Amino acid sequence: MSDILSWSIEQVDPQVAEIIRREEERQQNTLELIASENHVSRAVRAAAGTVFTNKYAEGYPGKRYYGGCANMDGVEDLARQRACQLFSAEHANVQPHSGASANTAVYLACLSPGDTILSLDLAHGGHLSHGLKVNLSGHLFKIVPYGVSRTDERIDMGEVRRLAREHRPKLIISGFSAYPRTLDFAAFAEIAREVGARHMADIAHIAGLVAVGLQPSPVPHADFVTTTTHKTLRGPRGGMILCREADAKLIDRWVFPGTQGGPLMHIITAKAVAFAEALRPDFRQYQQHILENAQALAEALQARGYRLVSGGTDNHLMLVDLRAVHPDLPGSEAEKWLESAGIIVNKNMIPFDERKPTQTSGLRLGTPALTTRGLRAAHMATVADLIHDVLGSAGDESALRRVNGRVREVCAQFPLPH
Ligand code: DSN
Repeated sequence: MSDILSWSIEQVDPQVAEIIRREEERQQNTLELIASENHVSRAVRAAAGTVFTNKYAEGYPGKRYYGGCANMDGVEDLARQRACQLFSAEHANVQPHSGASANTAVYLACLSPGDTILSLDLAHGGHLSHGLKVNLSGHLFKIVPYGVSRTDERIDMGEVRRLAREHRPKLIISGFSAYPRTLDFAAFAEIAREVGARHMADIAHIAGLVAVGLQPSPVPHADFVTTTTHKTLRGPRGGMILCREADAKLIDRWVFPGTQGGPLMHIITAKAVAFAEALRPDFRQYQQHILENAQALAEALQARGYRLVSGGTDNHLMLVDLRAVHPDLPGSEAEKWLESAGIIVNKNMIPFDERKPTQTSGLRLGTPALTTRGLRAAHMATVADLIHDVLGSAGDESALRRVNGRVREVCAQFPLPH
C-alpha cells in the first residue's frame, strides 16, 4: 500500500490543511448570523467523514445497481425511517444532494416544460430555485410570482388565490428563503385544490422548527415537502423530499435516475445521525431557544431604532430595514463592515426595495448558529449592541477593530461544540 494513503491532510496537502485551519479559526472567532447556516455536532461531522464516501449505491435500499450495498441499505433505511418519524411523513427520499436538487426533482415529477408555477417573488423572500430566470426553474417553466402586501409586508392569501384563479398554475409553492412570518400551509393547499394544482412546501429554513412542532407542519397539507438538512435541522449539507406513499415511486424515480446519479452515502449517513439527534427531547429545547433568541434580538434591534420587515418575526430570522437608522448605508456595505468586525450576515432585499439586489436596503439575520454555540435570549442585547456599533461606525477601521475585540470575547465565552 502506498504510504500516502495513510498520511494526514497536513502531510499530503499543507496548503489545504492551512485553509481548513483558518476556516476552523474563522468559525470559532466570528458570530454567525446567516439564517441558513449552523454548526453541526461532532457526531454529524464524523459521520460525514466515514468510509461511506467510498461507495457507489445507485438505486434504493434492496434495489441497487452495484454489489456490496448491505450497509448502504442499512444506513439509508435508518435515515428514511427517522425522517418519516420526525415529520410524520409517509415517505422520505434522503438522496437529494441539496434543496435545489430536491425542488428540481419535484418539478420534473409533476410538470412539463412550459407549465406554470406560482411562487413567492425572490425580491419578497422567495428562493432562486422557485423561479429565478437563470435557474432551471425559471428557464423551463412559466413563473407567476406572488408577493407580500405593501401594508403589512405579509403574504396576502387573497392575492395568492386571485393569481391562482387567473393563471391556473400546475404547481403552487409555499416556502421561502427570507420571510419572517408563519405560513398558512392549509390555505395554500386549499387554493391548490381549487385550481387543480399540486402543492410543494419548501421548508428548508424552518425544518427544525417544524420537526418539533414550533412551526406548523405542511406534511398533512402539501403533496411534496422539500427541505435542506443543514439549516435549523442542523444536519449535514444536503436535501430531502417528503411525500405521500402514492407519490413515492414518482419522486424516487425523479431523484434517481431522473436528476441524480450515485447518492452521497457519507452524507446520507450523516443525515441519519442528525435525524437521531433531532428525535431527542433536547432538540426541541434547542429549537425553542432559537425562537426565544430571535424574539430577543428583534426586540433589541427595534429598541435601537431599526425597522424590521413586517414588524418582527415568528421564526428564526428577521429582515432589518437599515433605512430607518442609516438611510445612506446599503446592505452590501453593512455586510462588509460587520464581517470586518467578526459578525457574519448577508445583505438582503427588503420588499419593494429601491436598491439593486447587489446593494439592497436590508440585512437578513438568523439565530440558529448562535443558539447552537450556547447564546441565550439574555445575550441578544449584546449582539444587537455589537451590530449597532458597527453600523454606526461609518466603516472606521479602529472602531471595527474595537468591536471585533468584543466579538472575540463573546466567541471565547461560547466555544463551538468541537
Ligand atoms: N442560500 C440559502 C439561504 O441562505 O436561504 C438558500 O439556498
